[in-house]
Amino acid sequence: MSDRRSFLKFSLLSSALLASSKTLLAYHPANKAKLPTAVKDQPIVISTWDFGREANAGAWNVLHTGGRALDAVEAGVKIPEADPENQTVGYGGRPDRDGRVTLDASIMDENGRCGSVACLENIMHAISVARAVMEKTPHVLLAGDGALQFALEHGFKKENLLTPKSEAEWKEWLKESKYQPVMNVENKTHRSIDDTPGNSRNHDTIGMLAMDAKGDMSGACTTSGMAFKMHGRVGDSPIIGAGLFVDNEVGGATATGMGEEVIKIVGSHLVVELMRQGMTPEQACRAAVERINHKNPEAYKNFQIGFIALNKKGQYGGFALQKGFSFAVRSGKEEKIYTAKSLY
Ligand code: SD4
Repeated sequence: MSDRRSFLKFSLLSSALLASSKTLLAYHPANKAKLPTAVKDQPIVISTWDFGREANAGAWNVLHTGGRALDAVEAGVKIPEADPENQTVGYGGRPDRDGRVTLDASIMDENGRCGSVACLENIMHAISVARAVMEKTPHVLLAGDGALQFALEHGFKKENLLTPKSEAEWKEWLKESKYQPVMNVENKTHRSIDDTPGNSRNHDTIGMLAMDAKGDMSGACTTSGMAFKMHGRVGDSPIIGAGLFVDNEVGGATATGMGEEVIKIVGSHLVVELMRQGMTPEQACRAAVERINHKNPEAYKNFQIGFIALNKKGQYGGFALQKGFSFAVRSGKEEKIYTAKSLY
C-alpha cells in the first residue's frame, strides 16, 4: 500500500514537472515558432490617452524619416513633459502633498537596455535623464537627490516645475489634506474623466511604444505620478516590467493608472509574456487587467488601470479596468484615438 502511495505520489510529481517544463518551454526564447515576425518598413507608434495624439506626432517626425524607435519615443513623450497645461506629466505636473513636483520615468530600447529615474525634482525632461541613465551609467534606476545630481552633472537645466495652476490646486487640497490615493475615477478624484475621445482632459501618465522602419521596438513612460502623494512615493512608471516593458522579439507594453496595483502583478512584463505565448495585444492587456481584478475584486470602485501593447507584427491593443481609457495610434495608415474596452 505504501509502495502504491509513493508510486502515485511519484507519478503525480512527474506529470506536474512535465506540465511545468512544457510551460517553461513555451517561454523559452529559442521557441521562436510562436513569435510574430517584425513588419519592416511600417513604422508605428501608440501611446496612452487622448494626449498621446500630440506626443505621437513628435514620435512620427522621427519614425517616418527612418529614425530609430528609441529616438522616436523620447521625442514623443517630451511633448507632454514640456506642456504646462498637462498636469500629470513633467512641467506643470501636480505636486506631492508637500508641494514638490516629483517625476518618474523609464525608457527601454530594442536591445533590452533600460534606464529610469524615480522621484526626480526640478528637471523637465525626466525621460531624457532616464535615457542618460541607460546610456551613461552601468545602472538602471537612479532616484531622488542622486538622480538630480546625475542630471545636473550631465547638463540638464534645473527649473521650477510647479505652475501656478497646480500650486493653486495643491493649496486647495491642503485645506482638507485628505490622503486618498485614488485616481482616474469619475467623481472621486481631483478631476473627472470624460471618455469622449478627443477630450483633452482625458489624460494621465504617458506611456508610448514604437516600432521603426527596421522593425525594432522601444518604449517610454513618464509621469508626475499620483497627485498629492506622500513625498518619496514611487509608482509603476519607472519600474521596468511594471510600467513599461519591451522585448524586441515579441513586443512591448506600458501601463497607466494606479501604479501600486500594476507593480503587484509586474503588469507590463506580464502583458509581453502573454503575447509571447500567442495572445493578441488586446487579449494580453485584458488578461493583465483581469489578474488585478481577480486579486482585488473591489478595485474598480477606487481606481483605473489601463494597459496598451504593440507586437512585432504591428498589431496593437489596449484594455482598462473601467471605461474612460483611450489610446492614440499613428502609422502610415492611420492617425486615430481609440476608446479601450474595459472590464467595468
Ligand atoms: C503612477 N501609474 O504613478 C502612475 C500614474 C498614472 O494614471 O498612470 N496615473 O502610479
